[in-house]
Amino acid sequence: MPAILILAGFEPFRGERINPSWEIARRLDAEVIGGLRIKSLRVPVGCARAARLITGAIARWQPRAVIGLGEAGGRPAISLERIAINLADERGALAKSGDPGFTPVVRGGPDAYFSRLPLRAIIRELDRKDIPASVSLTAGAYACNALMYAALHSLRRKPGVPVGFIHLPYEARQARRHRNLPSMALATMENAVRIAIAETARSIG
Ligand code: PCA
Repeated sequence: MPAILILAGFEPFRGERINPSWEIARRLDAEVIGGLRIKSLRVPVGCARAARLITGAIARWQPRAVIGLGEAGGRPAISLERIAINLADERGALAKSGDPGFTPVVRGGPDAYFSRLPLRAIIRELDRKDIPASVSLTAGAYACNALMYAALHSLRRKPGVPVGFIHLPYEARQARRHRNLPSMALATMENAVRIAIAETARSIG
């Protein structure tokens, strides 16, 4: 039995009909890439719910790697997240409201965790394939950050398990509803995710 890689993707939110992250996660479900069998996980858009779901899935499947995918509408490129913070903005509105309230993803957890994906190798491969991508210094404080943080926290005592998060732009049809915002074709994003998985598998050896 090949080892498992959990590939999480989110449900559509904020009035969108699709979320590219789930579209891609579900396309790759049950495939084996670089010796890892992909187990896709559909995640509801809420900090506490996302954190609970990924924590339970990790306990159940004992994965060899975990990659979360999410939509970051408006970003022009694939974003490899470098940092997850222990801050849960349950309605995704803190930044706009200016509310200094603080709810942690995990009570008593450290302030932040760093991605454990081979970011440099992934960027190099994406560059080689001419897929726009960059490393991002914030996954925000909403459900995507909560999922990344909770996954890294769950696996804090297994440092050999790569864990990280990738934000995706709007898919081309979604972008029509958001005039002038950047987008990327689903097929290109799928390619990028395949590359990230292959490089992650390679980093395990
Ligand atoms: N993006 C949001 C939540 C779900 C998603 O796909 C985020 O960046 O937190």
